[in-house]
Amino acid sequence: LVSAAGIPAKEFVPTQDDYVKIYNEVAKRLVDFDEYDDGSYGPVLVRLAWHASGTYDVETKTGGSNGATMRFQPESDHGANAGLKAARDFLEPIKEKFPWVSYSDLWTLAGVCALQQMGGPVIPWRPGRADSDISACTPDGRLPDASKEHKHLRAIFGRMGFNDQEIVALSGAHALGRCHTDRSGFDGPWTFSPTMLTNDYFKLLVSEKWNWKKWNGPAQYEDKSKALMMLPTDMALVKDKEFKKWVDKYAKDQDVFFKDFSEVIVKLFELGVPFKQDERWVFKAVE
Ligand code: ZEM
Repeated sequence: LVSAAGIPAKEFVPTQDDYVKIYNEVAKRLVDFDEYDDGSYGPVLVRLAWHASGTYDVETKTGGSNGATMRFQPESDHGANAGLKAARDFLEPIKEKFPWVSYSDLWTLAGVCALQQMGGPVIPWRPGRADSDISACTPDGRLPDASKEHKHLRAIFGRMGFNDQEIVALSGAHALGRCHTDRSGFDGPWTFSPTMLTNDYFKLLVSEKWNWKKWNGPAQYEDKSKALMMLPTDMALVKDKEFKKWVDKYAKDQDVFFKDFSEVIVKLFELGVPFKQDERWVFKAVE
């Protein structure tokens, strides 16, 4: 870069403080725009960070949060990504305010912020993702299909490099948010506190009686009160004996869930990223 006067301009090298500013700005917007859905953009920000990361393939080392290729068609139009424009648009003013941050770092940092601000555990994070062009878009079909069973979960998450315990811990994110008929076709939240991260998803999986919902939409389960839902893939976690062990463990102890969840989210958000920085930073939740 050369300035108007012909003097080489110093490249802006962001420090931890600069990323703290972004974290705090995301946290502030979560409070300012509290009329969305159940009162928070938090859940859809978590889903954005997860869908950006969950395209990773260990064999070909393609996909993952590096690149932020969901900005482009066809990836933005993949069925699994329906509705995530709301999350990307929510973050756009932050990208404008801090143009030096990559979308791929911004999306994962926003996911970390949303999880912490919704009462979740501390999730260490480090920068280092660079945005790619459209040629790095991943093929459709890399994210899980909610109508399927345990075999599909092991195949999809195995491709990312996750084991049974990690699959179950990650699924605890469904304590948050809801299904939308105009996005996935499914309907309803998993828990009574969809803007707070808790182990309620696991508690409800084991304590409630889940029945098929009688409706014209895609096959899903509902509880007796008909206020809550489970996807076929959620029920696979209690139907499969190996998965169920972990569901029971996390249902009994939220601290154990939080510890394992933090570790596996760090791993998810870092899949395939060629980091130069070893140190991870911890961001203080904003009161
Ligand atoms: Zn989800 N997820 N997910 N998920 N997810 C939805 C919503 C949310 C699956 C799935 O099909 C769906 C993980 C794993 C899996 C979140 C986080 C994480 C919805 C509803 C569906 C259908 C979308 C809609 O209609 O808006 C399947 C099959 C999964 C395999 C196990 C993992 C892992 C997650 C994070 C770590 C979150 C936060 C939501 C709520 C989004 C919102 O807008 O409220």
